[in-house]
Amino acid sequence: MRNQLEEIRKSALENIKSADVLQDIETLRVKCLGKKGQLTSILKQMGKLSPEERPVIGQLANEIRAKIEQAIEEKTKEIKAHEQEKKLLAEKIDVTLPGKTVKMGSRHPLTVVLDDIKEIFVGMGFDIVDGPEVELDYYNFEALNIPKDHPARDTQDTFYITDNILLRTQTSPVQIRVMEQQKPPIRIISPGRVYRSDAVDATHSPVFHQIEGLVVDKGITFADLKGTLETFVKRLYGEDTVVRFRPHHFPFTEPSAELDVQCFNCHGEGCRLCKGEGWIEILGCGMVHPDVLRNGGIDPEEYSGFALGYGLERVCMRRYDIDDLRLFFENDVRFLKQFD
Ligand code: 2U9
Repeated sequence: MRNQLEEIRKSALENIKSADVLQDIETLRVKCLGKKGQLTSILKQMGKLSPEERPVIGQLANEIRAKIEQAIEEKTKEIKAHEQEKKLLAEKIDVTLPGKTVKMGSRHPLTVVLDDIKEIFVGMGFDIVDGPEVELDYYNFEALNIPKDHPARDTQDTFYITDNILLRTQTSPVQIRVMEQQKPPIRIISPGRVYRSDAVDATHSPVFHQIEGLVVDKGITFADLKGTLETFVKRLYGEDTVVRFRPHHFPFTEPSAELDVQCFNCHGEGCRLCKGEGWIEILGCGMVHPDVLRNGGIDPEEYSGFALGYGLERVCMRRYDIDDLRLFFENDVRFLKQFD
């Protein structure tokens, strides 16, 4: 029996020493010290011993139990400490690492330019007004002195939904609606999306953005138009910008003009940027036609006004030297994030 006890002690201490997970230690404990364990089964045979051997073997068995229990306790502490260290290493956070940056978005280039333009007009006392994109033929054409047979009405230019409903081809309808609803003085710009039936290419898109302006009050003259627009263009392109007004025709303004700026690149000599002209067309403008004032419910004998209009994409392409209109709509972030 003594040899059996020694064998249990030797085997148990070796297995405890080589164990590296708590489950193995628990299995060993049950195997050696449990109710049906090795030590218990030996002690059940104590009755076979002589009275002289019984206390000796009993003491040896208790010493072995104590050694095994101590070894189990020490190994359990060691394994727990090791597991704790592994956990701490796995969850270690290097607080000196840089924080995760939140990727900031950026405004669309058209928005950057539009915001600058709004800032200039608001600074001159203009309000910004919006209106419906699905518009009535009346507000988009008829009220603007564009009669039924005018070429601008040809279907290849306009998206008609019904005979009288269309996608607006300009933001002018907004100005008509304002005149109907508000007595002069009126000083507004109406930026917005407009639609024309054009095939997409580097300079055309069926959807583009326009900004139109309207000033109506008593005693408004062409001088007010020139002063306001020259101020606007100088604030947009720089105080040393040179402008000129060139006679033109629009059905909704009389007289009409187009405003050119002297090419910033060649100062009027002619180059690639201005296609040899020396000047770059910026916008159209004119004194509001009296019939258009009348259509807006305003008496042209008492009031006068001027209006302007231009394409936002063209202004933006010129500012950033962008040569393909499609870049504005393709949502390539590599392109979009360069401008803001
Ligand atoms: C009312 C009266 C007059 C708006 C105007 C222009 C000149 C003009 C074009 C420029 C390029 C449109 O984007 S574009 O294709 N527009 O040149 N627009 S005057 O005149 C108005 C508007 C509303 C009641």
